[in-house]
Amino acid sequence: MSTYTVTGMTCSHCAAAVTSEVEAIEGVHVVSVDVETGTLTVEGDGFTDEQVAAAVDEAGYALA
Ligand SMILES: [Cu+2]
Repeated sequence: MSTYTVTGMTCSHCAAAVTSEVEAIEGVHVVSVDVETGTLTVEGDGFTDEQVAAAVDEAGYALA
């Protein structure tokens, strides 16, 4: 399990956008996002931090 901090999320739509992009990464099984704290938790196998950063960027946000 890997934990990241995402900046710029303000509501559940932001969380949904991040979740959907990160879930699309090969090997990712479970994604959870806490908008209040900006915490992104990713469970799976074989994915890289770079892939998570790219997916978060694709959703329109950034890792802290
Ligand atoms: Cu939002």
